Amino acid sequence: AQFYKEPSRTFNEYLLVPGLTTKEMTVENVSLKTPIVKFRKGEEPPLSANIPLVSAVMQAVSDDNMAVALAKEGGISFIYNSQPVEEEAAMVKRAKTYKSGFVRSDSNLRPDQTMQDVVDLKKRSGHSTIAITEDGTAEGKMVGMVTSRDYRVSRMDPSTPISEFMTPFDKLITAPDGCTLSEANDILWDNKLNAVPVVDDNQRLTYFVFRKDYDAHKANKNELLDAHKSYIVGAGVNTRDYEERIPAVVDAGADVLCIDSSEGYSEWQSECLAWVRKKYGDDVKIGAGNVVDKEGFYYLAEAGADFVKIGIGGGSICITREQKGIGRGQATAVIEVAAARDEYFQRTGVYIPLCSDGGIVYDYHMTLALAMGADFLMMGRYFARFDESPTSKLNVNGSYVKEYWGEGSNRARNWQRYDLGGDPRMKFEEGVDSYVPYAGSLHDNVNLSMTKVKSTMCNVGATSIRDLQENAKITLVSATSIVEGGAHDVILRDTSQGGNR
Ligand code: MZP
Repeated sequence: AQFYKEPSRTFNEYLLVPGLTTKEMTVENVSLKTPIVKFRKGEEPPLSANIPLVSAVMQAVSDDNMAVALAKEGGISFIYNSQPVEEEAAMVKRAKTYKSGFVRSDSNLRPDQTMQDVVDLKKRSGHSTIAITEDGTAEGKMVGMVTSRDYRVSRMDPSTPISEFMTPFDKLITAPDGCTLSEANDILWDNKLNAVPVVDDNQRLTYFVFRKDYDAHKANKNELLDAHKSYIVGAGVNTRDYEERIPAVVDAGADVLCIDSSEGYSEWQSECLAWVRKKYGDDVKIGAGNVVDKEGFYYLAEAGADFVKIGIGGGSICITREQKGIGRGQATAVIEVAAARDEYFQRTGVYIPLCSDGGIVYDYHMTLALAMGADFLMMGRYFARFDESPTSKLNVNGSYVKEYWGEGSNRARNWQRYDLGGDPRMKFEEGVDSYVPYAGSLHDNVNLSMTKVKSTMCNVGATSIRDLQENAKITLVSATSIVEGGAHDVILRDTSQGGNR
């Protein structure tokens, strides 16, 4: 056996040492734009992202709703492939064809449908308010409404006057029955509302006009109503059914694909990449992984990967290291693979972006991973905590949580991701089913994290990710200095009751 001289390490064991911060180095002057797929020296990458974050190829993380929310912030979601081909393709298509602006509800329910139908419809349509009409069509007589406030679904009694649907914080602004859609839209815009009830003479609800895009009022109205911008959307694929899945997600509009596997240094991945090149040439962009050393990187680079993903066993829900004893500390893996990528670039003139996947816990881990050579970061736990993730928000012991389960858990049953043949009855779990603390909206959290990354980059003296990779100074920290890094030798006041003012 070959023995490594050094232990493999995690992000927690490193810190960045500040460099000179010039007066121009302000958060506003830092760019987080980053390449996603390979490019030749001196050329522009065919696909970049404005922030270095992508969401994990997981049932509990990346559906079309997440894809739209993250794309709005400048990142990319890879829609999960542990679902039937046509369902994944439909998610890609919905995310690609999503348009900001106003819509009149065309997703109505009949009165005999169940709450589960409502929940499914909300998920499929992305609508926050759903009308129940006599015949289930938008034209049918309205007999009820289900709305979600804070994503909790509650059924409203249609005979209740509209004023009672509102909380004390809502202004009651209605549109008169018989008004046109564009008149209702104007009322929405002018009052910065998410939804406007259209009411009859008795102030009873006729229908709702609502907005899909909660951020729309921050944009210019006319720009949004003329605009047909489609967002960048990624799709996960596997090395089993790719001949069927890849054409379906490509036809649905996916901009970039990612072979999703727990361990990617394999002939299966090489075959899948060769198939893509034969069928599509360089038109279809596809990343591969995961690997944790230079040999894995070179293998996938030579096989034609557009980016290479790093990480085995470091994911928050992952028990692969316990079950099989394979993996490597994520920081060490990124550092070694990045050195191989740089060497490959020097030698061939082809830059292959690296994605560090899993194990990011604190925002500063993001900066460290980038400084160590990653071009972008894939995260599951981070995104699972937000309103936009596909899972339920629950109240557990008085705290709000969201569900989050691994692709290798019995719940996800994504056995293709781990499949190495053998008796199908002998499947074993490599992931857990868990909760993560609910954290609110993606927009607020991503903006805060990116501000922290940018301000750390200013401390380090870097205004771009490339600068950071080339100039960061990174130090290992001893176990005792990790203790020094948290609050220590003080008695913390209890601020849970809002006392520490
Ligand atoms: P994290 O951001 O939650 O720490 O890690 C997310 C990553 O864990 C995913 O992108 C994927 O590579 C990996 N993952 C997903 N499911 C499992 C599992 O069930 C897993 N073991 O390891």
